Amino acid sequence: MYINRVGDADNPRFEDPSQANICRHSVKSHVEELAIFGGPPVFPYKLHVGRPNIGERSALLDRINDILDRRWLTNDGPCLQQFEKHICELIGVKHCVAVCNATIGLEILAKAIGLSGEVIVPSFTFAATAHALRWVGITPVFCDIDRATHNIDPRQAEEFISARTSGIIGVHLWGRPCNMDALVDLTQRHGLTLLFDSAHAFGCSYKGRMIGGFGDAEIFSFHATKFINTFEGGAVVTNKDELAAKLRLMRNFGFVGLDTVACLGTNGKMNEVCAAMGLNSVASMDTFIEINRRHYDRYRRQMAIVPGISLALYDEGEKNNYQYIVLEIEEENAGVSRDILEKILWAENVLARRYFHPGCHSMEPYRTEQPTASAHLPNTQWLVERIICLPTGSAVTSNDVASICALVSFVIENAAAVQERLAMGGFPASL
Ligand code: T4K
Repeated sequence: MYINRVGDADNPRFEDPSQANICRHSVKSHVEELAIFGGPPVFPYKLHVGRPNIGERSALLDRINDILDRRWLTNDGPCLQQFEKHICELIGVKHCVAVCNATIGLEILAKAIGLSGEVIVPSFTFAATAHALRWVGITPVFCDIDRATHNIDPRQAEEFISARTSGIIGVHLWGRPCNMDALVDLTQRHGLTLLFDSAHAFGCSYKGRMIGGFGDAEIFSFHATKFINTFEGGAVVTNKDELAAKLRLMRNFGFVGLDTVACLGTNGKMNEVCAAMGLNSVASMDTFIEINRRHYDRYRRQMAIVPGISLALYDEGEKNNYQYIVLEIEEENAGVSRDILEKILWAENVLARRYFHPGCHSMEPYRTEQPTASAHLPNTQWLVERIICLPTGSAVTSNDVASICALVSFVIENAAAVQERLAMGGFPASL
């Protein structure tokens, strides 16, 4: 049973949690019924990974009306100031400099903090982490990850430090924190800058402290697909006064006052409508976490008994936003590869994503510029072949999640028959 516009109000198929087990999508009883072999898809609508949370629609529209009435649309407006203040309070950090997206934020930060030469980053991340550096003339040096945490391996990072290294950027992948103690120790011993790409980690904590206040600075993304969104947007957060002042200048062409430009700058500003969306998102933050948490618990329960599948777990001792449902598929035990499972899911309208395949080192320009990088990235190579992200968030219901789980279980239980059928006919050309 679906009820329109209740609670978080952004999902036309929003469910009443008390009804969560009543409406079930049909799942398959025979492999021939799989959509990939011509059967009807489990879902008549597409289930995306990263469908945006909207929050209270009427409150957002009120805020936008106020913006229009004020005729102050961008350039450090009142919504932006309120949003930045709110983030500082939520995170417990001194400065928040909101920007038009996290990629530009990272570029501005790299310039403002004086990164140069080489910066060590994980390859297992979204292209933006590496691209932002390369865009400002810095060479990203790709480091392997820890297979269990999916985060940068501080031991290998140390091996890659050279005379040209100016810093390390850790990425809190899926919102799960890096080994910050080890990275702080390492960068302090070598006199390096330590930054975090915290695009996934708004609302998460490390050892009880909110992510955002670690290293020299951290970056959040508030892209539409993120748990808190501003349509497009991001923020650099730091406890360093001088750095924050420089970031503010650089975000606005270097302007001090009306016609004095104090330094090189760009246009990295967040506009008022985006900031209004940010305020709206943050107001519904607890609801979004509750929904993500409910879906995560269900995935966890239902996937626990499926051979060859393991769900990336969140540390229950920390604050998490539960925004990413990440499965690791071991073909030897599951009987099907990640890529076959992905194609089967897509045919059923579950648009699962292979984040972050194939790893930055295998993307241009890095693939050409650093052709031997894969040799020292065995864990990255291993994971990029096995990871798949599934839909969650306020645009999917508990019943959707139950049906996705039932579908994955069905495919794995019938892996031999699926393989046999695939060997007979192959994939339809459209997949
Ligand atoms: N660092 C890390 C670790 C990141 O993950 C990211 C961004 C960044 C830095 C850079 O942050 P920003 O500069 O973007 O602030 C998506 C997002 O575009 C990207 O922001 C995000 N990471 C990444 C993990 O996911 P794609 O290439 O998968 O985008 P796309 O357009 O395929 O969207 C994903 C799904 O979301 C689609 O299936 C459709 C759905 N969707 C998307 C949008 C934009 C909607 O339903 N509605 C929408 O409005 O990268």
